[in-house]
Amino acid sequence: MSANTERTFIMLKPDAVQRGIVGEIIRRFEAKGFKLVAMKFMMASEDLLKKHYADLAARPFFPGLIKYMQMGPVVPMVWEGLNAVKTGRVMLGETNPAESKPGTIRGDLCIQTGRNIIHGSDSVETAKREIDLWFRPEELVDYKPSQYEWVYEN
Ligand code: DAT
Ligand code: MG
Repeated sequence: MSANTERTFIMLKPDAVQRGIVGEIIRRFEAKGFKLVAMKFMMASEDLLKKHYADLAARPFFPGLIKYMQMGPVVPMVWEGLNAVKTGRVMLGETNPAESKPGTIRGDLCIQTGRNIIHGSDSVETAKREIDLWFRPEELVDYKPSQYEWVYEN
């Protein structure tokens, strides 16, 4: 394990589920070589979402964001790997899909900020907070992927 092996919290938003692109998005994290550590399929409560997005509570779009996130089921996940937080954000693209490059998840698969299909932690500290918020410790699964030595040189 490298010093920069870290975990990121990724959540597929209700539009990803409703549009049938959950598999396409998960495929990208799998194909990259990241390790799936935890995953759920659930309706998120208003209370949980308000905690998750607490830093945005004062923003004008906050009520709409909380409503959107309760429009259907979400898929919270934990992915692990070398620089998983930073690389995960690169894979997501920008907050606004219109500013996201082709090849990124938001650049390829969505159009508007208010329907940007996926969440990803923006720092290692945020990832820790978000993982604690969405998962109990026993829900994080410990195993060694069989492809490990083919993804990492050391
Ligand atoms: P990100 O999801 O890229 O980390 P963020 O943490 O700044 O972006 O905001 C969380 C979500 O809130 C974002 O995915 C979509 C929504 N949002 C952010 N800025 C917005 C804006 N200016 N108008 C509408 N929704 C916005
Ligand atoms: Mg964010």
